[in-house]
Amino acid sequence: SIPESLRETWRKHSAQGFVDKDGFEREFVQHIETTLARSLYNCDELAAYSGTALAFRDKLIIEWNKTQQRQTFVDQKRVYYLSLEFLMGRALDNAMLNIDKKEAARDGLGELGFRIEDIINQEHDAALGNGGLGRLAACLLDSMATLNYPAWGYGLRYRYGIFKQEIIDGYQVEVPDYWLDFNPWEFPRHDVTVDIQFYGQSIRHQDENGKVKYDWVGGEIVQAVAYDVPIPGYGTKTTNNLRLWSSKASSGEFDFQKFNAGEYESAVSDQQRAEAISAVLYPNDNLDRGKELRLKQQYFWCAASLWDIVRRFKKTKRAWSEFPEQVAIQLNDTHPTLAIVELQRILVDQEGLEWDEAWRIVVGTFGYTNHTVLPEALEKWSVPLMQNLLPRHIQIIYDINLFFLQYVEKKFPRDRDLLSQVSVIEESQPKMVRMAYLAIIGSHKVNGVAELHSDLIQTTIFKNFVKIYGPDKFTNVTNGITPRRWLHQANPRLSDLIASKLGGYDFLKDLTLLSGIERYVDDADFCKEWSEIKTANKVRLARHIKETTGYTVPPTALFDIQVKRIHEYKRQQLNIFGVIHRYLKIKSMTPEERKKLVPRVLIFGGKAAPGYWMAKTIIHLINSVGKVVNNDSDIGDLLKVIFIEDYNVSKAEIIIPASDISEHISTAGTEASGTSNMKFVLNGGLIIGTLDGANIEITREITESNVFLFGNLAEDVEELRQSHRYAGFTLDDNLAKVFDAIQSNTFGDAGSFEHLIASIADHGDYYLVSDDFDSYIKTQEIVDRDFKKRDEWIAKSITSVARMGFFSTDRVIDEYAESIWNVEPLVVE
Ligand code: GPQ
Repeated sequence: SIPESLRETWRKHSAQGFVDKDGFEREFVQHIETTLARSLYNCDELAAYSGTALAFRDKLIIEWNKTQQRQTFVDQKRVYYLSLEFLMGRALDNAMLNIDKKEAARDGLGELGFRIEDIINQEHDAALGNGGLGRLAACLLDSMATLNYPAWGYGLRYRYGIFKQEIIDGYQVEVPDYWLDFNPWEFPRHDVTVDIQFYGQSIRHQDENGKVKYDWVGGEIVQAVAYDVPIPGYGTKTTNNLRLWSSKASSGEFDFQKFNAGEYESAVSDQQRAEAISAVLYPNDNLDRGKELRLKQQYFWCAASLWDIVRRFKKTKRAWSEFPEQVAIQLNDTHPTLAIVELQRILVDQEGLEWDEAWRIVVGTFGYTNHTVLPEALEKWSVPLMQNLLPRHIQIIYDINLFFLQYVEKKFPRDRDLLSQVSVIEESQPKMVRMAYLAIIGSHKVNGVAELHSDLIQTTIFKNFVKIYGPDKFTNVTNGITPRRWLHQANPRLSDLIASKLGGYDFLKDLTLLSGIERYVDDADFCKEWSEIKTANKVRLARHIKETTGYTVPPTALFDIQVKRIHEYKRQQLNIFGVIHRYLKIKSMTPEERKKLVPRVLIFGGKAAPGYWMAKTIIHLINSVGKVVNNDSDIGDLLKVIFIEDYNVSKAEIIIPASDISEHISTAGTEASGTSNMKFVLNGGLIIGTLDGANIEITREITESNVFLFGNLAEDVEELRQSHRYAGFTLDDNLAKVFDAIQSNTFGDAGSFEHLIASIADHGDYYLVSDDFDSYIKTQEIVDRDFKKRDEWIAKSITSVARMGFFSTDRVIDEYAESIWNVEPLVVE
């Protein structure tokens, strides 16, 4: 660093960033003219977005620097959040809010010839995630910064995020999402690089003292390069870091010898092989596919992150025993479980610690969050695959397992069944490594993400581990959402109305303050404004629907929305069968009966994994039904069915505030938590749902009279499935009629939907669509009835919002900090 005697010059010129409208304009024009080499003659909206983003980026990085210097100086315990997915969405509006300079930018852009909303809409989403798990990681980062926790995220810098979805002739088509053309929010750190090893062999030998050591030799090397993304907190100077790793051929690997020897192509193909590691996000949600490249991604990212974390710790010259007092690492599902093995390897093989001491440090450092009980989502890696790719790690895994099984054997002598049930190695053909078991054994705390889910993991998939370790190792941290993005940014008018009654925006930092609006439920003016805001949000969505699908939908109709990944367990098929039932019913009604109906717009959105045929069939059915219903002049505005393509974070910000009701209708016991349920209620929409995931806790908070619940309970699901198998299966009458309609080609060629129907009618109805159908359509009738009582509906909406304080990720982060991480906030002056 620079000697003290010269630092005055530095301080005199230290960057400040703009402070007001004039300053913003100056920075904007400067960036347009120099950084972007443009001028007032060719500054389109995209360039204006770039100029604005760069001006805000300067502000962010100044605060980022201060935060990092302060955190390094104070050197208290830090949190590292390891996630393969960060579904960040757009950054500019969030930066404007958190830096508190949105008005300066609005005025400045106005004077320069632009509308701020148009500029914000130019930004490409950062879509490095599939769905709920990735978006949760983004909300948690927002809250960690807002609450001043010294916390870093670690992930992968995919060149292609989740694919863009197009709907062509009613079918999903995937288009690559290349999003890095212009990304002002990342800072490449070409000085922060590390070589990561793959393949080769583990060689056993003895050192000069006769101690057995292992050397990992040979194989190939790929370089990891850090890219940093600043994460600003709201109403604080704290700006944390999200470090994303990008892969490239290590300088040794892009072989100049080969190159000079004329083997240009093979030199380039090495390069491409290395770059493939961080090229693309796997588009599966709640599904494990066991692909080698995915395992490479996992190790590459874990090893680079651990190298960085250990390096930072070693600079402080503390004893290794202090590591867990300085470092907490949270594993977002099992994807980063190799970090456990990697830390043990670093401590034993590289730092020379004894196994037991190293293992105490490892377990003290890690926490593991489970996000699913679905068997197809529980990660397993084949032993031969790991043996080949990570020869030393597989040895360490076997040793971890050996010591663990010895511990179990001591506690429960001669219980061979138990040993084979809890072994990290599944004795299948080929043998498999059970990653969740490894994550449990290597962590000091394991949590689920909603009460029901945390109970379920303790009584089903992990029950043996509760028996072995006792219940204290397991806990619950119910998910949340950040109110900055999901209330203030997505629904500014609602946020402003609330602020006008609560005397300011403190509720964005303490969401429990929302309870203060409950006393306005009888205030006619307030209710009227509340209702007008909802209508305005519906008009905005109707405009988007018109622009993107061509369909006109009436904003006075009941907007009924289901947006989330398409999955059989989330039961979009139940919804669309319900829509068909409604359609058939309307068709059979007299004009008099029709007059009493509440017009409905059904809105669907969500991506199917490219290889998930049943999910794709469901998308096709929704679009086929839409085509028939929306063009049926006999139906008119009574029913519309819309599929919004390419559902993502920025679309969610338009869709969610426009709901009257939204659907969270998973088979009970399958949705770990759900988080869009929270977003919808926070925006004044009511929900129809099953007693699953966080629906249960939402109901407890806002009370049962404000939720439309239906369907079988989680505790009865297994028995129902058994009864389908052995006692025979009769289809619900109304569902049978729906199937008849489909099978008589009402919605196009019935052959397309044959397997979807068969999975229910002939193959056991695993997701209990038929069992829940009657209860579902009856509850939808109650929704129709209640929606007509406009005043009561608005009162329910207001009351629900007032009671949503619990579901902020600020509360979530405080719980993790207190019960898992043992970290304290650190305020940056
Ligand atoms: N979740 Cl395992 C995902 O979005 N993807 C996954 O691969 C797994 C879980 C979700 C889960 O389905 C939701 O119920 C949760 O609300 C969400 O994680 C965050 O915990």
